[in-house]
Amino acid sequence: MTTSPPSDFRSDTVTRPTPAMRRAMAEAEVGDDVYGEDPTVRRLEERTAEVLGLEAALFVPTGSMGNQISLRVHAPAGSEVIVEAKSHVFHYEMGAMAALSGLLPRPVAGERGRMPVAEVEAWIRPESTYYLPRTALIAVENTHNFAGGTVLPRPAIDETLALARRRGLKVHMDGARLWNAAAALGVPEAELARGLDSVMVCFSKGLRAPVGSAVAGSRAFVEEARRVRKLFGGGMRQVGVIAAAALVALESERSRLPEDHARARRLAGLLAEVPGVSADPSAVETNILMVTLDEAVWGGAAVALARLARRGVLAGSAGERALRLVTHADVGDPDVERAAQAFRDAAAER
Ligand code: TLP
Repeated sequence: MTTSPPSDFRSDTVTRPTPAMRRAMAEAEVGDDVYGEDPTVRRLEERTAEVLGLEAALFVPTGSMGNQISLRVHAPAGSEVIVEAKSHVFHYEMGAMAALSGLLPRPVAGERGRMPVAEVEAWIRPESTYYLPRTALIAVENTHNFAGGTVLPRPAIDETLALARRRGLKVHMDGARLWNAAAALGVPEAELARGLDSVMVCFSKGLRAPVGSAVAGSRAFVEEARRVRKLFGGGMRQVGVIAAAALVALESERSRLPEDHARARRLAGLLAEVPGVSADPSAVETNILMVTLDEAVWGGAAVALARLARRGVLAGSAGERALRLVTHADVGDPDVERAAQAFRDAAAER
């Protein structure tokens, strides 16, 4: 049993705001953002659009709302959205696309989060058959969370875009961790956002802001997204107090992400040596690490999580026999060591 605070690898969403963020929040200039009068929100939206190389952006409370607003704008009720089978928008948003917008998800299994274009094409409904639903949109995720933080590089985005244009479809990118993808590839975020109909980004994950995401795209998209944000109850008032932290996150935290990536890879290397654990450092592209467990040693994910928690290490479940560990600013090298030791000790427990 440990009494020190746990080393928390459950998610990068657990990061706490920095002192600079708290200062910016206290001092933020604000106005009523539903009237478009919050200067801090406007600055964040302009700066986000600029970083993504898109025309405009809209601040939204959460990544889930950002995704759902985008889907609603692009796809009429009754139409199909092609999604990766393990994507957040399909799996972890409470069936919102069906519940809120009457959309039908068409899941396609990806390879490390990447949907084969031929497979996507095979699921686009033919226009000529009047009794089939219409396909409206392809949604991609970059980085792909539950494929293990995998990056969708520019050539793969181009292939998907080319197919979408040929077939008259829109493409939305869930870029909750687009910052990590850009850092891993060593390219500006705009390089990965170019040409997409909408991109959602989160300030509240590896960038450490307490709250907030944005959707970006053309001016016409953002105008429509603003209406849908209100429809979904996401019109906020003096929200510059939150946008101020997101601005600090956007300017100051992106350059730090390679450290998180290096730690995730190092942790994978250490865990690969632990009995009953399969981990592959060469598969770690960003800050997310998936490990699979041998049932004979570990008795499943729930047992493993409990054994680790008793040793002060928190991880997340990624299935019956798989765990997800996420590195972020609030776990350093000593936490990586501690996690490795906790796994070694927990593996020996019967
Ligand atoms: N992801 C969370 C959980 O919901 C799983 C996490 O701990 O990783 N897109 C992607 C790719 C995400 O990973 C998440 C959050 C979201 C969207 C939703 O963002 P929020 O939580 O702000 O609604």
